[in-house]
Amino acid sequence: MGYSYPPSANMTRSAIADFPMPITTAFSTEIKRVSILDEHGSFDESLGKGLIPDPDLLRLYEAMVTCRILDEIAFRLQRSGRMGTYPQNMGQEATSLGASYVLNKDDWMVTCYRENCGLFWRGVPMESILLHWMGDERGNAMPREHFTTPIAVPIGTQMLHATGLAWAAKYRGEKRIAATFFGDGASSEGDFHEACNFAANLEIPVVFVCQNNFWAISSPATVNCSAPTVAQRAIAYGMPTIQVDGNDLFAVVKVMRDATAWVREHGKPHFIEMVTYRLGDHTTADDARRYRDQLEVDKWKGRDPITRIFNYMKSRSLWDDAKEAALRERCEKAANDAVARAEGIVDPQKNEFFDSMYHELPADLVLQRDTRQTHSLGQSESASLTASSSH
Ligand SMILES: Cc1ncc(C[n+]2csc(CCOP(=O)(O)OP(=O)(O)O)c2C)c(N)n1
Ligand SMILES: [Mg+2]
Repeated sequence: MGYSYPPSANMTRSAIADFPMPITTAFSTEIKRVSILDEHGSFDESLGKGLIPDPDLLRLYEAMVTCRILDEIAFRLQRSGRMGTYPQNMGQEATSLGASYVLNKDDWMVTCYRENCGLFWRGVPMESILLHWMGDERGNAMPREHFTTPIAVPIGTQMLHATGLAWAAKYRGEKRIAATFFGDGASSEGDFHEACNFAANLEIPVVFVCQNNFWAISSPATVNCSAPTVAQRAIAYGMPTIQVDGNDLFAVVKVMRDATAWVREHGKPHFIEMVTYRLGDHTTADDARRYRDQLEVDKWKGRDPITRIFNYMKSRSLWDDAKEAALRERCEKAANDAVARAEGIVDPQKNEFFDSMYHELPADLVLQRDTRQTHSLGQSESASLTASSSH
């Protein structure tokens, strides 16, 4: 049992005698888990009916298929030397998409690097994400009207950014909230705990969305979190928390809707653990076959969020093979057009980076810009070398 009784050995005898109170329960809780449409096609009408209107479901399905196709294309771009690296989203499309579907357009959506589907739903152009992974800074210039931040590769930073953004919104009396996305591995970073602690204690309206895909590159989630759920970490911060089947778009929408409503009403944070799985490698720089059991991957392929909606729509006669073929053609064209736009972007002018560094450019940099030479640097370097060698 996890209580500390009898009192520790270094307590004095009289202190033990003064410890007459019975053992009571200071706090107890349970973690709820929500699932509406499972991989066998079973649908919980009581929770799911009317949750996503059919026309929206068709659009959401198209968004997931487009994202999956873009993943496949990006993988080939990287393999043929046309992209630096790329983290596939394959298998995790429903988490960010369901959340993005629920968020207001002017709420902050503060992501890491595996939330393409949700970002595209918000209107972030596909080429922005491609440009980022092609190493073009312009892929990080998120249009202001999308209320998103650039892709965050340093693990954990974005949770603090989201907390700050939501705090600023609350301070200014704005209605917007923030939702931030991170992995199971990130929930072991100090930044995660600082963000949760700060948000809970200062009552900041943030939804913390952990996408537990069971792996942090080659580290299994059990190494990062020894508790049975990631969701329970939020209890330590006094936050409401819940677990959801993250491959079930309906359940994600339901849980996100309840959580955002709660956050808006109370102005405090809420935690959601979305249980999912990355079907691909961590990034194109990884080969997951070296550390993952193929049987595990196959099991999760059977829980694919896209197949689940496909089967559901077919079972309700909303969908058929002809519609599927037409949709795939449309999605492929949209993804290929985005690649063409990303690859066709005009190279920046060489002087442009001088323009954004200073309000007023110092004279030595004016010289560098105008001559495209670094004599000013060279001069000061050789001057300081001379100075140090004379001592
Ligand atoms: C601060 C920091 N440490 C280490 C890394 C290297 N790194 C990149 S992704 C990753 C694993 C992240 O795992 P998780 O949070 O579960 O996200 P997932 O990739 O599974 O979505 C690590 C350790 C990094 N990018 N930043
Ligand atoms: Mg992970």
